[in-house]
Amino acid sequence: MTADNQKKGASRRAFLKGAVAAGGAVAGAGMTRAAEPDPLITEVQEWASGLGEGVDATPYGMPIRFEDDVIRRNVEWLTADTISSINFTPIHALDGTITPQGCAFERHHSGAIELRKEDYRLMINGMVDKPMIFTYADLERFPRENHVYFCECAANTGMEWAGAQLNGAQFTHGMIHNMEYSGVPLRTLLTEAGMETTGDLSDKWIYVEGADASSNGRSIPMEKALDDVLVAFKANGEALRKEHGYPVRLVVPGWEGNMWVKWLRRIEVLDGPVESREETSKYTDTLANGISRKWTWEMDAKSVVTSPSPQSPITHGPGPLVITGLAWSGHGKITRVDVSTDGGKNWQQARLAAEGQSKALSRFYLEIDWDGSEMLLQSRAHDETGYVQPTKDELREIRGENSIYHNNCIQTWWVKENGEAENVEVS
Ligand SMILES: Nc1nc2c(c(=O)[nH]1)N[C@H]1C(S)=C(S)[C@@H](COP(=O)(O)O)O[C@H]1N2
Ligand SMILES: [Mo]
Repeated sequence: MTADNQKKGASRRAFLKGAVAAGGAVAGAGMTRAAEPDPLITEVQEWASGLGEGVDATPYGMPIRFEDDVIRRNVEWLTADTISSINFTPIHALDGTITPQGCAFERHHSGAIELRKEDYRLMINGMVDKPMIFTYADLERFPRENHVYFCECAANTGMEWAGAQLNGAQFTHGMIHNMEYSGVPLRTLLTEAGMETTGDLSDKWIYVEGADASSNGRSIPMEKALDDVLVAFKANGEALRKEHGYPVRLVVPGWEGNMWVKWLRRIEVLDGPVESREETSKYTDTLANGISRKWTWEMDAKSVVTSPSPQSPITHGPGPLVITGLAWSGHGKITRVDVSTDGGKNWQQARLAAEGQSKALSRFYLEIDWDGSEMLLQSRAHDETGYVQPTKDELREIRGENSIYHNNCIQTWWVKENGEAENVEVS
């Protein structure tokens, strides 16, 4: 397929060259012809006739006002109030893989709290030799690591089980963000507290709690706790935003967002799971036979086309079209993404913008020569374990329709001739 993509690249270059030479013939493709004088090129513009703002105008910058629709949004009917609620990342409008904190989805069970570094404490207790209380300053004195990871709420795409419902990638797939975290491996802190990190740890667990009223307590098996879990204080280079757990949150790579405890306050070492609210009545999946699956921690491989999509329609005529989207897996690296324009009958291999990184978002592109006809656009992720993202029917067959969580099925956008797109299902 690589050769095929190269062929596509070559034909695209030929097309763009043709655009300049052929003049009028290209107007329909929406590309500007160089033949006519363009005042934006030939005239001196207002912004070049005076001075811009000084460097003291914006001590901390916000996106330019023309981008003010690239914001988190919530779905009003989804939750009773906005305190115990969720909003969604505008993934339809972003590119690359890193999510800016300012528009990264938020999920709170009892609202985002304001906790000063000076008032911050992390306690490690339970089955450890030296129960410890760390201040923020203490945490800063341990060796740090930097890693990029996605965080996906287990409920992402949860409203789509019964049928295509929400019209936009932001709403169907926006309970996800991807950031570079700086922090201390949890292993280091457990060792500091005198926890024995070798030998048979299969019956050992930790219970983690946040400082907010909900506490959002979750049990994590010790094997994971000692593997790649981070106690993080920076995201994308700067302090965590209040809404993402300032000053310290837990990062549990590849595992459901609910376990990424914010405003991290206590870690207890135990010889079994607590079976808290968040891991019994919530964050379990009731199957068709009424039995619930629990301990469904890992986020399976998943992908979505972010553009074109309902909130990001095609705004030009036939010709070169960039199809792009995101893919991720809680089990490791994304190795391949396929794209279908006919509802899954035929697949083309998309181009990964970079080699897949373990438990982080991958950006994919497929450049096509769109003939202007309607498409049933889908993407399908493969991860390094050999797992392939399932269709909605395949997933429903195994999981029934009682589930909320862990819906990683293939998404379909019906892209119409006028470029608008709609959330649909194919079977
Ligand atoms: N203390 C605390 N941690 C929490 C939560 C919470 O309500 N309180 N919500 C959890 C859920 S359900 C998710 S999906 C993630 C969301 O992280 P974010 O708000 O940074 O996107 O945080 C998790 N950690
Ligand atoms: Mo969540």
